[in-house]
Amino acid sequence: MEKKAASKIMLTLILMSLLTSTFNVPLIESELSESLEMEWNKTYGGTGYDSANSVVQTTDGGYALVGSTYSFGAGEDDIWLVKTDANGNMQWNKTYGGSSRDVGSSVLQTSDNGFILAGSTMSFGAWRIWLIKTDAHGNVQWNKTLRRSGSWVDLVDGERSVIQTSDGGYVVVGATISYDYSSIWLIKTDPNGNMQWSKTYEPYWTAHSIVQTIEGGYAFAGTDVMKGNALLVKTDSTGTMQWYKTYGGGKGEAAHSLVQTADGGYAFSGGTVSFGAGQHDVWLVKTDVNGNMQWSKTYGGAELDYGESLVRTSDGGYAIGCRQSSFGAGQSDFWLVKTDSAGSMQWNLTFGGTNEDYAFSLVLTADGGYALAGFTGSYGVGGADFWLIKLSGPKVLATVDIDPDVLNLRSKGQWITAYIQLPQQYDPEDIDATTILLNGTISPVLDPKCGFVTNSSDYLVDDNNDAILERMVKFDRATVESFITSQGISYGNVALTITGKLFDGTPFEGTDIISVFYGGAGGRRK
Ligand SMILES: [Ca+2]
Ligand SMILES: [Ca+2]
Ligand SMILES: [Ca+2]
Ligand SMILES: [Ca+2]
Repeated sequence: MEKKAASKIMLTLILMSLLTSTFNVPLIESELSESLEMEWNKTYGGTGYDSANSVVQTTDGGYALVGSTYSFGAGEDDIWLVKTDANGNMQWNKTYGGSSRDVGSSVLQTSDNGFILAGSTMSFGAWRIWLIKTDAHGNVQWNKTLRRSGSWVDLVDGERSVIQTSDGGYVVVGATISYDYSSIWLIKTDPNGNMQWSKTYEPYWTAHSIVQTIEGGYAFAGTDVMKGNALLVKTDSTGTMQWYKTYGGGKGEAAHSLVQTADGGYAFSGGTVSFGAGQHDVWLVKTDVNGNMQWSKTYGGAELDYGESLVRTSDGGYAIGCRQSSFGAGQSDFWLVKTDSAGSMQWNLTFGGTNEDYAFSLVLTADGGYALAGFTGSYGVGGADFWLIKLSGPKVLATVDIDPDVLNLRSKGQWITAYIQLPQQYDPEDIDATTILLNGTISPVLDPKCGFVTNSSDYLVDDNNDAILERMVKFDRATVESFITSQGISYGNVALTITGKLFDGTPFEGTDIISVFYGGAGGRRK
């Protein structure tokens, strides 16, 4: 806990007691017609404390993660940048830092395929904001420590503390602290990191997430610490405040992650104490273009639940990368919450082991899935490691009926037939037959005369003569049988899974169980 707090610099005065719970709840609450799967997960780190604070998907389909490492580097913690391929295999990593503490908060891939890192460093005196520009291999091209004149401490705290602006420069949002209070510090640099202007705002405000708005200004979200409320600030393109709004019941609301929505409004995720099911709950707030709250939702249970990272999804909804202690495997766990466009939860997924697992950063992936990063104390080498989880995009759950139900491996029929039925909102004619596989290996026979049904008049009918909307595909029986026997199976129940894609790219999957046996004289070839 001490190292967590040390690594993740907390500006807010909110006390977050980390009680643990061990409720056993279902890990997946999903729409019946869709499911998500963890494709892979990877840990990165040494025996020290290593925590990823920010992840992006790179243009090559891989990932870049930044955080802090106590395992490697020049002393205390260092900023650690890890680059992986599309399957999470580390390609290279770099540390940045001096003999004292250095923490990486935010990473972005820049328009030249390099990276911009925003972090905080104490290696050059007091805490200062540290902006590092690297090439595509993590080699430093320039770096700037940013200090406001007269300040005691300047730092950033948020996975989206830096953005590249349309002019090629950067805007960083952080905090500047002098005397007894902190305020938000907004800094604009040119493409080489030279400060062009900076602004401070009201005392006791913090900000963790910034966006460049549609009309070229900026919006950032955080906390009004004195009021105990979440905060949203809108500025023009020169950082001059146009308006601000606060949200909450005053017991400890905070905005941690901000997006602009398609209607020009805003949505932020964070935590609330005033509302919800107990302690902190995850909080999602939607506002109009002027910051007026349109709705808010809480998610969570009796323990500490917190919304760290918000993204808009292609269906107009939202996904929130959270950490939660109310459900799951023990202490804190990764929690991914998906909502519709009105904030109603559609599904949620929990990941983690018996120790602390904190998700800090969520991104949508190019394949329609998700990547969620943070640290795990449950897995890895030790002392907490970077943890990256890749989830596939939504998958349509199909009903598959495979014929025959009982398969005599000595019989000589010609076909195994699969009837694929999609959920009601999908049309079976959307199935792309060329992508279908049985158990990931066997392709269907695509001759329309004996395989794929192409005409709706060929659809089967049920007892009431209603058309059953199905696609029928046929597989060569000998191929399927040799696959089954190659698994060492000659008797018993076998699961056969049909996978494929719709023409829009959405994958579908369905499984049927058939019985196989080996005996008798066998049937005749049909
Ligand atoms: Ca260091
Ligand atoms: Ca809670
Ligand atoms: Ca856990
Ligand atoms: Ca470690």
